[in-house]
Amino acid sequence: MFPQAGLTDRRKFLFAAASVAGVAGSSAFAQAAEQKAPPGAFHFDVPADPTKEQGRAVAADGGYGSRSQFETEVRWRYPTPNDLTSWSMTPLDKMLGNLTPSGLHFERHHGGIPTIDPAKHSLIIHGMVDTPKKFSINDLKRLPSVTRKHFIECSGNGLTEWNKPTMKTVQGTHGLLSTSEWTGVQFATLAREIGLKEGSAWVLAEGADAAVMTRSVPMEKMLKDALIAYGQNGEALRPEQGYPLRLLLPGYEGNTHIKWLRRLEISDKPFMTREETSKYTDLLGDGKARQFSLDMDAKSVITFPSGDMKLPGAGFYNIQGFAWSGRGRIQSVDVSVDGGKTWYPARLDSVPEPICTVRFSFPWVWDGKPAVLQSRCTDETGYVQPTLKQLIAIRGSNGPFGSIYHLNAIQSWAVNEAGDVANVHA
Ligand SMILES: Nc1nc2c(c(=O)[nH]1)N[C@H]1C(S)=C(S)[C@@H](COP(=O)(O)O)O[C@H]1N2
Ligand SMILES: [Mo]
Repeated sequence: MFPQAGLTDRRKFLFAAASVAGVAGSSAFAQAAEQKAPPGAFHFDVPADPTKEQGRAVAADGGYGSRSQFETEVRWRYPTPNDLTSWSMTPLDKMLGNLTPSGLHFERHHGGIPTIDPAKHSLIIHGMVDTPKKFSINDLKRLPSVTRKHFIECSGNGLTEWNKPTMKTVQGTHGLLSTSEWTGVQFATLAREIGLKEGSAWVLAEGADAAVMTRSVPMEKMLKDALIAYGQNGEALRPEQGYPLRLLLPGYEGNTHIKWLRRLEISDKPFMTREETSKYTDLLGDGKARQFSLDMDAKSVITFPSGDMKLPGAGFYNIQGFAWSGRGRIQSVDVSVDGGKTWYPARLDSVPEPICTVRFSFPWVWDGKPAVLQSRCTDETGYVQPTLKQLIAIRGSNGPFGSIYHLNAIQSWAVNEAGDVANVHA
């Protein structure tokens, strides 16, 4: 693949091996060694040999693990006027699997991060029910639970990108997306405990943060797969993800996944809260607004190579990315290296799970000429990820950035002759 580099490296290894053995390492000797080496022989250069001293001492109490000091990736905070309303984005290009490490899960806060003592927290369910009830965290943990892997994506993911390419990196264009394994009680289980009154059709979910975030959720969705989650990736939710309790609505826009959940009110109609009237609606081309656009449509993005990276030269690259759909499993992903003229099937790197990110890859030999990389996914409903032009034709461009929410168009990354990768609209 890189024949030139391969040869130089091999010489270096052989020379180092000769020096380590304590033999005066003249280049003549190295050359002789190379000639004498049996076919297929290889040597390793071990610069700092960790086997020569004992390792770091283990914490007396066993401790809580931390990542290697050499792993330094963090989220990127979109500049906001204060520290209470914020967007912190996941470095998608650094991810090594489908799950997002809890410490790198994206964060979206409207009123800061409350500190909640789980011993004092409870979830109240009332309204059109037979028996209103208050559940402590322990009450909830006694009930049967389920564990599922799901992504959460903010419907504002990519909101700056409608009119023109704005963010430099994939962390900036797509980083309001993360995947965790969630554990909790199904709302359906709680519904049997309280009994739903005839005609109950909507549920108001309310958070215990200073924003008192509230959203109305169709009862059909609540009974289908809503989770009252207390677990994330095998441990309690992170405070930033809603500790000790959050609503998880698989495939729905991130805003509806109410964090620090304290109240569910059952009703026969939606509550028309701020977040579903003035915010989180889509202003269409004809001036009408699309309301309760809750399902996140299929989307994919190439994370390597992606914006602001530099390819060292022509040759082999394993194109990689993520695909996901709020409506089920990803069925297939296609990749184009010529801006969408020709498409090739990509490989899915694991078995796709419903409403969960899946990694894809595509072997690409770059000829050193300008290229435009794109990915396009299809989900199990047959829905195909649209181009930006197709999406704008449907949604119009009446919003402050063209539109705002639910941008799921194909992303383009241009590679120039120098190997610089940039965010473009193609
Ligand atoms: N109580 C409460 N819930 C909330 C929010 C909030 O500010 N307060 N933000 C919402 C938004 S807009 C999104 S995208 C998701 C983000 O979840 P995360 O911070 O765990 O990634 O939480 C939602 N739930
Ligand atoms: Mo959001």
